[in-house]
Amino acid sequence: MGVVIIDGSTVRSFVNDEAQFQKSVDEAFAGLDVNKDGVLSRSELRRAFETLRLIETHFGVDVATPPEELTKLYDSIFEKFDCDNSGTVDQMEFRNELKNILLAIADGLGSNPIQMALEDDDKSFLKKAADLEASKVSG
Ligand SMILES: [Ca+2]
Ligand SMILES: [Ca+2]
Repeated sequence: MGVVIIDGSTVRSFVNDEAQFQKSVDEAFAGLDVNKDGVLSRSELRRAFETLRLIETHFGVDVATPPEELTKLYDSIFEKFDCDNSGTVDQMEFRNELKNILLAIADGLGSNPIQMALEDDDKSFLKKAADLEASKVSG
């Protein structure tokens, strides 16, 4: 476990690195598509957010949030992802909306860095963003 410092530019450069971003997102998508039908269902997407910890960082949910409110929140998130209202989220929809969310996080962070304590096997995109920046700095 380590601590990383993340600010808006860390997140932004991760999203703007098209190849790296797409690879990370596609890997995540494949892992989340549990039944391998090529799309994310409501429950698969919910698991995604629970795993990737984007909810806490972006939507300010904490452990005290009642389950029924969480369900409402996840529903509204699902609807944001599902642009064409097909009832499922495909790879393109997943990538596009994730990009929006990460850019919104970047705006929120601005130039005020936050510290994040991360597990080494953390699946968070913010961890990936931090790793990418670290790899650029180190060589
Ligand atoms: Ca699926
Ligand atoms: Ca859709």
